[in-house]
Amino acid sequence: MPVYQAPLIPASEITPEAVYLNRREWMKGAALLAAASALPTVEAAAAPSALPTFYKSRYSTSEAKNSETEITSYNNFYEFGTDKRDPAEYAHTLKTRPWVVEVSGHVAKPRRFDIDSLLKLAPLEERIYRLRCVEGWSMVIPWVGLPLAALLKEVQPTSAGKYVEFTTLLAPEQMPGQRTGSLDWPYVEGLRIDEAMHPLSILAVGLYGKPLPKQNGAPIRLVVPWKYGFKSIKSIVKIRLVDKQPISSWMRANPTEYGFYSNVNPEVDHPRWSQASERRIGEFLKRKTLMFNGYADEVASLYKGMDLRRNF
Ligand SMILES: Nc1nc2c(c(=O)[nH]1)N[C@H]1C(S)=C(S)[C@@H](COP(=O)(O)O)O[C@H]1N2
Ligand SMILES: [Mo]
Repeated sequence: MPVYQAPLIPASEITPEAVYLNRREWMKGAALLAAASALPTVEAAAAPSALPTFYKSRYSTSEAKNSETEITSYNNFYEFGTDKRDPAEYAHTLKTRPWVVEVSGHVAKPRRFDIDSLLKLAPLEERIYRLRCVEGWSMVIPWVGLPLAALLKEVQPTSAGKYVEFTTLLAPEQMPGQRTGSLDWPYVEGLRIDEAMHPLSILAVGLYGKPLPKQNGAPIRLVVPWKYGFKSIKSIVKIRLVDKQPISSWMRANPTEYGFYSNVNPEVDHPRWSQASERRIGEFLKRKTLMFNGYADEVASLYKGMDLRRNF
């Protein structure tokens, strides 16, 4: 496999974010907390500023990528606020080292992975994937990650492990959104075991050739390209193999609007809007949304015989 040369980012793409003036009440609290945490503390290990060597994957789309600025400044990460600009502005308070991912439940070999050893479980790959948000926008993102299957094989799921439940860090002192009731915290997502083992499902640890920015879910997040973006849970600390279908945060918040599967499907509308088209960030005209976000050849067989209107 050829060694991939990380692209140089033009200076025009790394101009600092504008300072936004639409601060909310809770940010006053965050400012106080930030002032308090400016007191001297024990120095934690810093996150590495570069990724280990990675390879180009054959699973990448050849579509034009969104810019690094677009990908890192228009985000959903409710732990840092509900506005698309909030995560870029506020996620700097997240501490990504030390970081441990605990893998437990119905597995033969439960384990706690330190993030830096987890990176060595399998060769890292660049995967250029479309991400389609349930709200109707999409992007093309050059992730760097490893197959989720590589981690699952390491812990050996037993036959009772029919689903995989993922949990985000719970740390209200670092995550101002967790001091609000915008969702039930911590954020939880789930996959069926065959979806989790599918080669397209990855744990992303980087994008644009660099470690994952905090607003994109550092240090490790899920990416499942044929499902709506909210399934791609960020800043994961727990992965549990379970025998029952997990209840995700969005199902809990609104079970009539969000189902467990949440496969991208232009034929099944959200109760409040159509899912037939999407706006690629940076484009003016809308595009038609593709079945399974364009990954039908790879994943349609997982749902053979299922009624996708009922299993939305
Ligand atoms: N923990 C957590 N993970 C999350 C979210 C969130 O609010 N909290 N938002 C989801 C949604 S709705 C989308 S569209 C994607 C966005 O990922 P991106 O910001 O890297 O594009 O993250 C998903 N993962
Ligand atoms: Mo989303």
